[in-house]
Amino acid sequence: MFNLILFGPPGSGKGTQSQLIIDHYQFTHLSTGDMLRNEIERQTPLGLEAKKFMDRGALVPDEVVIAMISNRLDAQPDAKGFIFDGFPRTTAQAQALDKLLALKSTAIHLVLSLQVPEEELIKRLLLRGQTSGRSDDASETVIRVRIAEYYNKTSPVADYYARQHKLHQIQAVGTIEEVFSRLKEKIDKRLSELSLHPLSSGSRS
Ligand code: B4P
Repeated sequence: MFNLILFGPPGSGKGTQSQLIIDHYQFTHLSTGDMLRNEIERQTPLGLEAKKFMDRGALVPDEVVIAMISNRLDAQPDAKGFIFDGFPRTTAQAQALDKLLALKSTAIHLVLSLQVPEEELIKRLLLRGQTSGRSDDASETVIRVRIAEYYNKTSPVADYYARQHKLHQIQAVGTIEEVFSRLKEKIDKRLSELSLHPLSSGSRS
């Protein structure tokens, strides 16, 4: 099993790049943002509660997202590997994830941190807000709150993984394909260090 975290501020391309990585390596995608939006769409009690935080750009409480991830890990015992997209976002979430993976005799193997300047993040999210219907992309004020949440609560998670020698920074400005090629290089190198074969025939290219 190979477990990868895609890390970075809102709008850095975690969701976009996750899709390309899944197509290429067939990892199982675990996106807490997608899971929360799905709960909101279905108007579940969890979704209605999460919406209050997301609409104002705040992080959803740790216990909610940790429980969601735990359920998804349990539901997929045969996964070849997981890509964690947008999780963990706090040090408490990172510690909980380590414990959940240890229970399954596995661990995080690689953390790729997407680097994008703040003004470019705002530009991308406002552009997406014109078509996505996402309330958290609709206003620059909310986007700036999300970025502030990232610097206050999420960026310490990078130090957590740097101390474990798992963190690699990736320049994430450029075309989507250029960024993917930088990520792929790191993933292939790590798979090879772990003597894991690339998980799809296409990944040899
Ligand atoms: P998420 O759904 O995780 O998403 P995100 O941070 O908005 O963006 P992402 O980095 O995935 O950007 P994308 O690829 O889409 O979080 C949403 C909210 O959910 C959070 O604010 C929080 O409230 C809550 N939440 C989620 N997980 C949580 C957790 N673990 N704990 C607590 N709360 C949690 O890219 C953005 C745009 O840029 C797209 O339009 C894309 O097309 C464009 N783009 C991508 N790459 C590009 C490139 N190279 N060049 C130009 N544009 C590019």
